Amino acid sequence: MKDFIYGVATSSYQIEGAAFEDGRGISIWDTFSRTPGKVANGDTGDVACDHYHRYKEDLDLMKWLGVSAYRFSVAWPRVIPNGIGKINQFGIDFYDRLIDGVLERGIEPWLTIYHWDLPQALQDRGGWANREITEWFSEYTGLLANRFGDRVKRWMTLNEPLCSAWIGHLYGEMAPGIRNLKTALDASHHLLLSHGRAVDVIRSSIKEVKVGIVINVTPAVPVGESAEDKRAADLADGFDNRWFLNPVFGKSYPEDVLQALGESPAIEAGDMKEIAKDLDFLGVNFYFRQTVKYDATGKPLPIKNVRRENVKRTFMDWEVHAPAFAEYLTRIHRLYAPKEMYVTENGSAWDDRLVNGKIEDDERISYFKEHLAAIESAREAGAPINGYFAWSLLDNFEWTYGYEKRFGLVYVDYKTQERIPKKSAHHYRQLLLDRAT
Ligand code: IFM
Repeated sequence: MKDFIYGVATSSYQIEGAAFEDGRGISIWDTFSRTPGKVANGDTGDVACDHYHRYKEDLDLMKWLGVSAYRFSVAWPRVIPNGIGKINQFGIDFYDRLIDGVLERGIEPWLTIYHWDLPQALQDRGGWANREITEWFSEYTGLLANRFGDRVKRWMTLNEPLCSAWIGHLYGEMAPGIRNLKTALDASHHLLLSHGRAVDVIRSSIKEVKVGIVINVTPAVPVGESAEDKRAADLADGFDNRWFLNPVFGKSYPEDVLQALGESPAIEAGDMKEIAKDLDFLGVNFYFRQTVKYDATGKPLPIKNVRRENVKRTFMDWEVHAPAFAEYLTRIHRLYAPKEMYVTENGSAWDDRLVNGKIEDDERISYFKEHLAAIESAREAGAPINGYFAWSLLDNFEWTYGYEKRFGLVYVDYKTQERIPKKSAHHYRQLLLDRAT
């Protein structure tokens, strides 16, 4: 694809490690991963890929790959250990070194402000469920913008607010592990409001900046042909996708979802306008589509992720279905008309095996090919998609799945921290080399 950025993405808690070093504060993921039964094998991000110490080697890998952009996130508790107040200079210094290293290698840094590692001190004050977080987030954003805005010109406020709101506060499967609908609704609203306010902070502090948000979309298809199942799929789409896309693009929270839930977040006058800031781009993350069934027991939400037989699934048990991706990208363009779109994450986990020093991950290569082709067809249909970030540079801490699931282009031997490019890394590299010639 011409005039198209190819990059890789990572996130702080998943790769950095050094969880208790150089003054970093505790995050909700440090707490959650230590809670028995929450993360597979009791894994934590204490060491992860030790990227805090090995970032130069990782940046060299990116250079070798030939990517032109690197999407990473800042760990809030590394730069402000208690979330507000005292700044940790060691943390700032680390990101200074990282950003300089990225630029020195001719790669453009793309910074995500929040990828789930909330300071525990703020969670102790209610976290995302407390409206005051919009002020805490503005303060944190202001710090990053002032310190890094001279060199970083691409900013993303939040990564996947769905996961923070629904998975963290409704299903309780991610930090902070709460299961309460009202709390989840308030958290979702405060996430989006924090996003809107942060956009102003960024724009007022950085010249020639481009700012966006990253939303993960999961298209929903009905299990059968019945009207109930079709309505159920629409509702799942509303809850998982439109709930976040609508307000960001100036629409209200979806009426069908509000009605089904019978509850609403606490919205104050002017909030919806503040959320709907004009954005330079939308980041879209895509992994799989979901199959949905009407729940006859009368629960407010339908039955999601019904298991389809005879379909291809990744090691996460997620269905591989690239046409649904193409369709949803086109739909976003049609319904919301973002100025620019970037696929800020896409990738897959497989049962990677190291054999004779090699990982022959042909399934990951097929996944990339199919999804890049889907992007091409959405572009042909008019969607202004200008870049793709493979998830992920490295195998890493896959949240509740710990280190069991590997998404990397580069294999990480967690015992030795050796990095071994997989066949897919060589494939991605070749794709970029072919483009350059
Ligand atoms: O690893 C995660 C990432 O942190 C957010 N998006 C989905 C990825 C794969 O599950």
